[in-house]
Amino acid sequence: MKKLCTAAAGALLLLQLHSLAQTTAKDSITLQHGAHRIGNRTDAGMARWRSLRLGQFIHWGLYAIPGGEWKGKTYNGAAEWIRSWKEMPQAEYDNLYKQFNPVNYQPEQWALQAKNMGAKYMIITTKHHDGFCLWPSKYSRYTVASSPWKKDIIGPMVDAYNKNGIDVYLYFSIIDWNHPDWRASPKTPADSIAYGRFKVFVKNQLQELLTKYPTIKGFWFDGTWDDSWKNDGAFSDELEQYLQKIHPGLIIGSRLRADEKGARHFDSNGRLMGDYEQGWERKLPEKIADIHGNDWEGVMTIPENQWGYNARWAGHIKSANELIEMLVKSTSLAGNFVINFGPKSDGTFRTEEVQRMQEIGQWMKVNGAAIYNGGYAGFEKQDWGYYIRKNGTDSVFMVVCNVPVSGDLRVKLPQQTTLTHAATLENPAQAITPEVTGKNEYFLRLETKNFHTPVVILLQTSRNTGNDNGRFEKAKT
Ligand code: FHN
Repeated sequence: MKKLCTAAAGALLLLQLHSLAQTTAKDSITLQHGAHRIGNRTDAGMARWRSLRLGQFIHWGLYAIPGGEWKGKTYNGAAEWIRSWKEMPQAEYDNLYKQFNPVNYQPEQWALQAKNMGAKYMIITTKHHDGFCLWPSKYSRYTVASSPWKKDIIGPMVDAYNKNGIDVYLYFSIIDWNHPDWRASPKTPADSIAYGRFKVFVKNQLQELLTKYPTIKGFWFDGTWDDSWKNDGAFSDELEQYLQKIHPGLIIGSRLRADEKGARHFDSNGRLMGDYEQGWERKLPEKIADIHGNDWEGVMTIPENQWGYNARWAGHIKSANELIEMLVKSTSLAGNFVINFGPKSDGTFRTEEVQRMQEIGQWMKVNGAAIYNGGYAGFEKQDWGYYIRKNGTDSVFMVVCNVPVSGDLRVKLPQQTTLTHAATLENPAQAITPEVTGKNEYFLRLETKNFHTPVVILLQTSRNTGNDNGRFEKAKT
């Protein structure tokens, strides 16, 4: 019972942060289509999402065919945006579906490698901004069914990942460059009528996806920043309610909706819309205050900004250790971390991606206990890395990413807490003897400094009276 006190303190801090964010929000604006809930969802589906922590994002579509190049020229933007490049004739892009034939696509193998990486959920692009559908939608002819491959891509993928214990989320772009009725910004009454038809099409496709793939856990919306979408908050609000009604528990992040004033993610009173904050793309929060107590997820590319397959990765390519550190940081700040992969058009993955999946998987095999169901610890952060608390327990992990030259890792526990045991996850049988350096303060010394991946130390603590008989009296100055 006593042991749970520090866990409770951490949870209380999060709650306080949440209520602080909510009470400081200006509630002066009356909104019909603002946030409909204060605080995080508390149901089992959302608790599960919160426990998964590591996800795999897959961007796969026609853009994998040019792979960032067209007629010998290299596009410097994100490969999946190549259709918008002036060097790429749109008609030629729109005909790429005639070449889509991923003969080496093996969903079981995809799922297995994601599982071995330690991913507990995945997000797949059913349709990116180009409008090409990876499922045979009855509402469009621009789908896999018209390609030489002919078969559904999504169904076998959902089955394979689910079979391997991985939850599936469907990415769906509202921007649809191929659809004749899509508009970024309707200018004329005719545009508005066309966009009205487009909204019906969107709703139909989403309903179709839910019917065809009923085991999915949520939608991951994108391409919702245009005027056409954000100026119709009523529609996105109704759509979210409709989807969650026909598929109870469905998880939808903050990208889908806008309020009636066009505010996105957070409504005009500063309250989060949707089930979690979805704006963390290629960046992560720095500190717990940045998340305002909300559930959140960060999505990350391995190179700078390439989601779909790009034959030439340029610039800085993140190593497995960098990605692991980002995962750890996200977990320590109570968020999920999703790493993106862009398979080639034949259905295989590039070597760099396979290597990273394997290296992360090796680390997760030993240290995954610190990640799954991990959250904010409430301990004072130190320069060596991050603390993670196993949610609802008294177990706190230190994930050591940088060892100081002294070799001593400072641990500062909350008041009236004593360190009773410390050992690495790699070698749990060998206890690390702490040196007491102050009231609730210790140095831990790792036996070897020659490690090549972050080391995780599990701390066990107990409560004390706080009376040290003057041993750590403060200086009187
Ligand atoms: O434009 C897209 C981009 O191509 C990619 O899909 C990312 C993934 O988060 N979302 C958009 C930009 O926010």
